[in-house]
Amino acid sequence: METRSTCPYCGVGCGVIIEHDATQITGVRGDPDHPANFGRLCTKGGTLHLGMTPQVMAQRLMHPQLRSDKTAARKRVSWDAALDHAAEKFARAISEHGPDSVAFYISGQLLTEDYYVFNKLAKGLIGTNNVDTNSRLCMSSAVAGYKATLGADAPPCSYEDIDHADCLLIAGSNTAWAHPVLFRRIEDARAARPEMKLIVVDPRRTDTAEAADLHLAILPGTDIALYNAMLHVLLWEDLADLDYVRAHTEGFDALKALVRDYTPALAADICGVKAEDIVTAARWFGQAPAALSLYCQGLNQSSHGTDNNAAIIHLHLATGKIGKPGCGPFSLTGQPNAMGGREVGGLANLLSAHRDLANPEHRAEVARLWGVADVPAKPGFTAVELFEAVHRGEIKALWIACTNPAQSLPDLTRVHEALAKCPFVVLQEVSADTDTAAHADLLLPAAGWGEKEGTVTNSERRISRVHAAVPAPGEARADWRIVVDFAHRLESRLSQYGDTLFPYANTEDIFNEHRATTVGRDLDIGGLSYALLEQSGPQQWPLRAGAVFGTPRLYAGGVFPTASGRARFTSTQHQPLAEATDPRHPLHLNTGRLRDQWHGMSRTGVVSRLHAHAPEPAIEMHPRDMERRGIVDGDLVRLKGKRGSLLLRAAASNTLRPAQTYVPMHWGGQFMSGLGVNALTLPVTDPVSRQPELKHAAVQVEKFTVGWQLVAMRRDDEGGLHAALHPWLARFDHATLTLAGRDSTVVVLRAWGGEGSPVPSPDMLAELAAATGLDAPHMLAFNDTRCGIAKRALIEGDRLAGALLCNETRATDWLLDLIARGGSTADLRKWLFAPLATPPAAGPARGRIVCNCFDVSESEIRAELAAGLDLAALQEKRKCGSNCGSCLPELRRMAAQ
Ligand SMILES: Nc1nc2c(c(=O)[nH]1)N[C@H]1C(S)=C(S)[C@@H](COP(=O)(O)OP(=O)(O)OC[C@H]3O[C@@H](n4cnc5c(=O)[nH]c(N)nc54)[C@H](O)[C@@H]3O)O[C@H]1N2
Ligand SMILES: Nc1nc2c(c(=O)[nH]1)N[C@H]1C(S)=C(S)[C@@H](COP(=O)(O)OP(=O)(O)OC[C@H]3O[C@@H](n4cnc5c(=O)[nH]c(N)nc54)[C@H](O)[C@@H]3O)O[C@H]1N2
Ligand code: SF4
Ligand SMILES: [Mo]
Repeated sequence: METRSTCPYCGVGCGVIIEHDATQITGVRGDPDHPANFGRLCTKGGTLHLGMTPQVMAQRLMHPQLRSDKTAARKRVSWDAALDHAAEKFARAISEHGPDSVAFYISGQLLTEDYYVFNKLAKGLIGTNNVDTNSRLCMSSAVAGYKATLGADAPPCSYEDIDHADCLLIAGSNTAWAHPVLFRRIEDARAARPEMKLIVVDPRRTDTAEAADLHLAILPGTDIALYNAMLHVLLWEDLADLDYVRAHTEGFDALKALVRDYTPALAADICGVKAEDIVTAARWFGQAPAALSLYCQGLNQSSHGTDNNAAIIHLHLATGKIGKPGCGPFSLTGQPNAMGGREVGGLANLLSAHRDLANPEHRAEVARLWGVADVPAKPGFTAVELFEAVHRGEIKALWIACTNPAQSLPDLTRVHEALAKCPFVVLQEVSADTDTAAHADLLLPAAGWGEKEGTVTNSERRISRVHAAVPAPGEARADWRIVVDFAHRLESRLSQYGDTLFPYANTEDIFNEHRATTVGRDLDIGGLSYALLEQSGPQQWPLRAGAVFGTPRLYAGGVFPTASGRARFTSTQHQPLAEATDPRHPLHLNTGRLRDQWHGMSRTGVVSRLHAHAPEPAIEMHPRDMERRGIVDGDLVRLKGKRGSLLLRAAASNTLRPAQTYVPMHWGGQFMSGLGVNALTLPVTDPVSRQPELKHAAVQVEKFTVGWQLVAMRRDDEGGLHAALHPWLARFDHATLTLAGRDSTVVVLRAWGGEGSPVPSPDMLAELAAATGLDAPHMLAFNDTRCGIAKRALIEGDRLAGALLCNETRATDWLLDLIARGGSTADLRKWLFAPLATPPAAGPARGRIVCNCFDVSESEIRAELAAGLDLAALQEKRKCGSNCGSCLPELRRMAAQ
């Protein structure tokens, strides 16, 4: 059977066709009719079904679990008991400490309907604006930037504008990895029109930057100086459209005066790039009949993120390159439904349908629509502030849904302290294995992708249906239903409105109410319905009553949703980073994404093949910075900042400037020791958007001297071994717990002890062997207690099923390959029983897998290229990059090298 739905990962919002038998999801493919992807999927979307195998499903959170106090273990309870308990806790906090003593922290990965009821619960029923979301860490600077300049939070462009652009400016976005299907579209557009110019602004030479005609590798945090200087050049060289400026904008004179100082020479100095490259960028942008900019977290996650956004929007306003095909400032949304959350006003300082909390008229409108006396005027706590308030003890009951703040917020030591002392924490999750789950007093099992109904809005304002294909496992329930069930119980306890505010039988009822709130607003969807979405496919807002199709492009007439109808230029001055480097913290820490992992890895991390592109947690460093510190590739290093530290492997990278380092955000406490990279990031936020500066911290890196090393690898056919081994992470100075394999799943525990730390005892090794099922009687085992070497290997049938190595880990790659892919075990005994025998040469280690679809590794590709194959011949032979295309930028880069 087949069910149409939408990919639950990034904001491209690709349509998927789910293949299933009504109980289990068996496959997924791109929906050829969906206008976001026309049938394409990336590595993450294309492996969605592998996150729903029976082995993985067996590990899902199935039942509500409650603990009586912080020291007790959680026990299974019924839904009624769980929700009654929660309602009691919330009602008591509200009556004793007021409505602002409770808070909700939710997610841009919820569906619009889920979001809508959470927002109404907090603002309508309880009367607090303490409802904020992980979008605060993600899109709030984009929201603030659009509102400050264009007057409303609306990306004015469409994906099809990529096809019409003559110049594409990509800033602070690694589109090739974070929005891969959109990048395929960019590649197609450039192939069709080779004269199109691509400029990429990123401190790193990402795969996106590698593809550019001009890469501006600016110093972190210097975007404003760059865009101001580009504007300077546009004015100086008469490339601005002053007629447009006069007719449709205001505030230009002040900005003009401001950018007079931003000469290319000055900006070159601030940004650390060549002045002539700035001039070139400005000319390409200004001379192009159509220029489009795409931007994301490199601009948003900054202590001046709002101004970063405004500075790039200024370029479009000053040249009139907005509201026309191929033109406009296009903020790429991160999460699949951050847009939907913004639409329902699900943030602490927003109201339904792009209304403002500060506006009494708007508050009265919303109160009227909801049938409540009023909605509170006082803004709620934004994400970072909220966890500070939790830390101060002001929040007595905290409800978290669909996000993992114990990993994704900055300054994690404080966040963990806050969560540990919050009197009552509810977590609504699909997975019990997240760093936040450890802090939950009440865990509520939610239905996940493939199991729930509703709608989402992607980056280009396009609303798509999300459909359930299979029932949720165990007692898991759809998020909206959990909220509504809880709301009914709270209504009866607060007894202000009786049982009237949440009368929904299904998500369509909720959608229809949301629709009513939008009528007359900029995002008016008065003409949209589930039926229309079913009939005509996904639609872009606005779609007013009477319209048949949505609106691909906004502001075509040059009229903006501001009081005067004009767009505004704001004052954008270069500002320093919130945390400068200093002699004790001389390196710069940048953070972000990997191609094949999603955030805290609760879903991508269970799919073994999605580990293959970046198999181990690592910090990327410039070779010179490594050399200075006596660090070689693969060494363990200690990364130290002002708030925390972390051990990681060092990886030499030629994509970074000296003094820059990069750590992906994905590895948290489920996959390695420590809290993850956010132990080091700072809680400083933009003054307007309140988005934290997650991309910039000052750090030091030192070599960590390893005393001994241990590796345990075990094929896991039943599932559950990863979770079972989790407690082991805390038992070593440093450890990682990852997956390997392709058609089989191999759990890999690597552990290190520092110099002088005692070598694992025989008892501990025996305990670990038992925990990994490597204690069978027919186990091959070698121990040399004198030099502390232990080797074990388990052969099942004629295949290696697992191995444990202590202090002699040179054979890791060889054995891991045998476990994952099979192969002859003939050499195994000889090697195992000779204490210092070099592992047999099993050919060169395969290394990272570059092409996930066809399982082609970096070393294989390099060998083919070295043998004289060009890219086309390589693809012909190995097929790499010919399916989803996510690895194409990397293949091109390797071929070019
Ligand atoms: N594979 C994958 N894709 C994802 C996600 C995922 O987890 N995994 N998450 C989704 C979500 S929620 C989001 S928000 C998006 C994020 O998508 P992106 O923003 O594209 O991804 P990031 O890697 O966070 O950051 C992008 C780039 O910003 C650069 N950068 C850092 N500092 C600066 C600076 O000062 N100026 C400029 N110009 N650039 C800078 C970094 O070097 C990095 O390459 O990805 C979405 N897509
Ligand atoms: N250092 C650093 N930190 C960052 C960033 C960065 O670039 N650098 N990026 C920031 C950004 S842009 C973002 S968006 C955040 C993301 O940070 P998080 O929101 O913490 O990341 P996820 O791991 O996606 O968390 C979503 C959780 O929801 C669960 N889930 C999935 N589907 C459902 C569902 O249908 N219902 C429910 N109830 N739960 C579900 C998943 O299991 C998962 O644990 O991280 C931010 N943190
Ligand atoms: S680009 Fe990939 S992750 Fe993003 S929506 Fe499409 S398939 Fe999903
Ligand atoms: Mo995000």
